[in-house]
Amino acid sequence: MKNLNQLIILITIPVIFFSRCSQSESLKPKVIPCESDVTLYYPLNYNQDAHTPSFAIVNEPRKSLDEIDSNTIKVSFSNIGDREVAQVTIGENIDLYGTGEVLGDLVRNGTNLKLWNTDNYAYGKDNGQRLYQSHPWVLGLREDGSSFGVIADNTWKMEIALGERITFSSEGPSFRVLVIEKDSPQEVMRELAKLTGTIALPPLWSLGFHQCRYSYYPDARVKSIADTMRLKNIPCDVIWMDIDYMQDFRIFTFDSINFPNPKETNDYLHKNGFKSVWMIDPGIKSESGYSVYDSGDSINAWVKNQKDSVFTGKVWPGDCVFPDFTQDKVCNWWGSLYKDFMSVGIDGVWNDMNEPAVFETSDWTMPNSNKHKGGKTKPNGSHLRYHNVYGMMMVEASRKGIMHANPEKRPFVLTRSNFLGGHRFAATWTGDNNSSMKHLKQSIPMSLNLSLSGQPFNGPDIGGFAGNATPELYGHWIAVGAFYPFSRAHATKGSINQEPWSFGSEIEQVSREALQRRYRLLPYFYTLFQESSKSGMPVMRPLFFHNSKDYNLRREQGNFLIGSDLLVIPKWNEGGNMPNGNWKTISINGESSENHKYHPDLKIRPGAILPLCNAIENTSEFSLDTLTLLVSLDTTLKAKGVLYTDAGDGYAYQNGDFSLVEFNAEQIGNSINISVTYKEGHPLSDKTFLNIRIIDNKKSTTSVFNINDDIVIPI
Ligand code: NBV
Repeated sequence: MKNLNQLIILITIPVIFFSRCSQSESLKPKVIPCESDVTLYYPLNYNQDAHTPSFAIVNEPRKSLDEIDSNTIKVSFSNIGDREVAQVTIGENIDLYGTGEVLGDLVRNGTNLKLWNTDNYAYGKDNGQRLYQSHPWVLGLREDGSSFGVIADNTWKMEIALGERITFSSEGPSFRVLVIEKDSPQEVMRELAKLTGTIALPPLWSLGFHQCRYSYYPDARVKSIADTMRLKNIPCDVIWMDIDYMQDFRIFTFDSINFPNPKETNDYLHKNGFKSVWMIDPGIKSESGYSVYDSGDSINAWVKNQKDSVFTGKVWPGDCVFPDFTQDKVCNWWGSLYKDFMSVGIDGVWNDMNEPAVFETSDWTMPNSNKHKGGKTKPNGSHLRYHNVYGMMMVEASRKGIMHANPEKRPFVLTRSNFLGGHRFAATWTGDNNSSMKHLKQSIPMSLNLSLSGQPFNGPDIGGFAGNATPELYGHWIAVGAFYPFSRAHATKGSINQEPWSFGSEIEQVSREALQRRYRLLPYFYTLFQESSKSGMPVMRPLFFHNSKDYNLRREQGNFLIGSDLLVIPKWNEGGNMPNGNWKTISINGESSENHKYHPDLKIRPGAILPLCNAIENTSEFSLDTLTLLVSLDTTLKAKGVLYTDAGDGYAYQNGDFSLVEFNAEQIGNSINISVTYKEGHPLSDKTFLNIRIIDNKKSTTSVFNINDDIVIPI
């Protein structure tokens, strides 16, 4: 009997093996060349219903009439065991980036990661190779500086292995793959943005500094944090309210003892030039009599379990139900909850725990077999299909609700969980990092890879969330953190105080100067965000964006660029790689960074003009009555810079109420001439004064002009 079994095994193994191989071969893809160097690859067993609507792609590529040309990327599909697999052949000597929010080096070659949004405290699970967000996206850089991008258009649970090939292997049905091939990484990013959309232009205040803690309460503490910021002249725009403001963690409620009058608290903050952001989680306390529960229950809003009963899981308030955001009516109901909430003067919303995190479960989330009902725009499906986009669906619904509540204002939403394309709805931070030098250093490649995955508005918790920062760590973190696109300090419950003044006078001064640097650079940051909202170009960029052919720049993950013109060199990364050319050190606000223990050296690109505003402590003081231009001529004795400016909030800019200005400098003989050209929108005010600072290696000179003067600077 035993021998017979062995015989059967010996015969069946090759049969299975060969039938698998031949099955793989029979699954040659359907290839559709599209416009703009995009190619679509469909497996032959593709079932459109399992993947539409696409969450990532908002603009379907248009089929090209031309024949497919010499694509070097090839995609093949197979099924291996219970996985549907797409293998992407990429050629040799390719550096790979992207893959969204991941811990590890900037260059992703040789890594395996899981796309399964996970509440990953201190990045402890799976060595940080699955975090809060999923981006089925890889950016490749070839030796010659040309570039490609690959999207696996799949929300189902998936792994990505980056070896000689890119392998996507999914626990769901077979999926399509989109490939972009371009001459440079910048062009790939622009094409990614055409497919997945761009961020909306954020309100100016959200580019200021944010002070957060788990949690500031009662309201008197919130006010005292705000007062201390002003008293100590530390620039800051936003104070954050974490879960303890709620009544027993019931979302959309306020603790009657600690926050009896949230409107009065917000009014106080507003009067002092602050905005406020308040947290909303997806878990709703399962409790009849609680209006949010009752109203959701009355429309059958909850995710169901396998047996079609309402799924309950534990989060902060105890037993909770979870909105099923695949149903359009649930999204509308969810959005409508923000109307009263925002009416107490709330400026922004923070959606946390939306992986969704569920306590006391094996995988810290709801079961794969849970059911989402679907609606007009999305079909029904299992949690295995919708898990990775749960957070994205939530923030889309939140954003719509907030816009409906405050139609005149630009919304600001921060989310912990998200998916490729979710930058359309919310900014993000990188979750619960540690107060450690390791995580400070890691934050640069993390933010860069998120930026290279279509999410420009991101940053980590400055100072670190878990554990306690030391004065030295905080000093380094705030000094660099002033340059993250999203600049927010945060700390966990029970940790020491981590406000800028909590570490003694030296670090308080470092924080003040670091944030003064950011605030003076706001015209530049805002211009970059506007550019990103149009083209998808990241705000924070890896050095290889300066020259994608320069091999030395490809692995640099300490030094980074803000836009194309400002190089940030953290103090702990001296000796890192540098782009070619005469990048000159600049002082933004009179500070000297070269021999400073904490302040990163800032360098301006040769040929660039950087716009600065006056020193301000919050964006309500923002004005361009005086504009400072830092001018650094290149070897052709020319320089150029751009400035975008508008009201900083609202939508008047969509009707032409903005200025897009170009500055050109040229040295002719013994003088530098500067011209101001209005590219779009209206001219800057007649009263604008320009402080022109010519950056020279030996000395910097400043001259003052009216914007309408002939600007000629003798040298
Ligand atoms: O709401 C509390 C925290 C929040 O401060 C943090 O930023 C989130 O990532 N939240 C997680 C839940 C508890 C974390 C221990």
